[in-house]
Amino acid sequence: MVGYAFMGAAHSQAWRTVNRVYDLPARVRMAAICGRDPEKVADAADRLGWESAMTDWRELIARDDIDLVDVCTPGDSHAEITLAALAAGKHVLCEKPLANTVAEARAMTAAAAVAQAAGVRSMCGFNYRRVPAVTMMQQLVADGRLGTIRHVRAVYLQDWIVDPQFPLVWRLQKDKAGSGALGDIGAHIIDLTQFVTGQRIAGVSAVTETFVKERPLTAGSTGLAAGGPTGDTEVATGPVTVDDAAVFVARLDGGAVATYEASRFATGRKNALRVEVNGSLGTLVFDLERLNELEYYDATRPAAEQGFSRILVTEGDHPYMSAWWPPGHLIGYEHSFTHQMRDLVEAIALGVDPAPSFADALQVQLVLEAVERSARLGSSWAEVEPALASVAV
Ligand code: SOE
Repeated sequence: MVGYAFMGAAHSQAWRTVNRVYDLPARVRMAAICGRDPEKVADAADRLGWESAMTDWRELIARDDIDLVDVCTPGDSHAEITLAALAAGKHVLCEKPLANTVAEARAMTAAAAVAQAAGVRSMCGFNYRRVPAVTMMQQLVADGRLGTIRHVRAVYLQDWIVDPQFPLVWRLQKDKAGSGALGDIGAHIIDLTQFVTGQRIAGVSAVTETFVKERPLTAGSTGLAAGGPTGDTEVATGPVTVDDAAVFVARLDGGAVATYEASRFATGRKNALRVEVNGSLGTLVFDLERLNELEYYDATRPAAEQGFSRILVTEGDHPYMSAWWPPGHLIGYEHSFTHQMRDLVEAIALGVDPAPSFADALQVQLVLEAVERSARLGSSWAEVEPALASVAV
């Protein structure tokens, strides 16, 4: 694994757990974790359960005993590390969004296609696909239970930078993060809705906003939980170069119309992801704050019996649930990562391609780019090309 902050910890937890919960055709060995600071990475190795700590990812990739590289760094190093790992014949799990630009995502997708021919697998870490209720939602839509999809309504809301004194961490710098709320959390609802509906976002009209344009500089920039501003009196500031919020309408290629909202300024909303899909035969609703549940309105039932029902997605025959606890014993955020590792390990062992692929993630990246393009041009309509048409292998 390269990187050991929030996502590194979440992934480590999943790597530690996956073989204890699922009966898999391969066993995971947590060989090495890599980060720039020798003391911090040694501490992370100890805390998170890795056998060794390294400070140079190139040396990590060169190791013969490493088969898979999990990229959990900020977006500005995803492409370089991933391309090197694939070239060295290592399977890759890369955190979302896949890259900081469409050009990088295209190069990574092309490299993944070349590597795939040699049996090397790659996957992008859109973990919310693996929440059992979301997977079940996708299955119900694929089974035609909603009929023709008319509407998709998706929000992902956080509030961790509402305070203008919150420092200028890497997630607020375009050269490091690629974009702001759009790429960090908007990417999740773009992927999730394309996954659930099986439809691709074909075009968008968007607004983006940066509410607080200057923020205090920090000594270290460590993502969500940064240290306080440097100095006591005159605090140096720097420009915020990403969006704080992105809102857009979209057309999906199967005929649905959709609305999306991603914000880090939704006061009181800590990590509120909600997706509603309305079809000609019913509606499905997923709300991350109640992630064990799926709301279902079945319009094919007799009129007198129609109404929203709450399905508790904890039965043994619900997706991923057979290995966990008896029905009604709930799971949480971290389990989505364990499910992700389960699917990846299984795919590698069976010699098949895991999903979401880099091509799926490139499709998300193309939407991110279209949203930024539209917002730049006063919300004018921006078409989104199909990912595979844009990759030269
Ligand atoms: C920060 O906004 C963040 O950690 C995202 O980067 C994750 O992808 C999301 O799952 C939770 O919030």
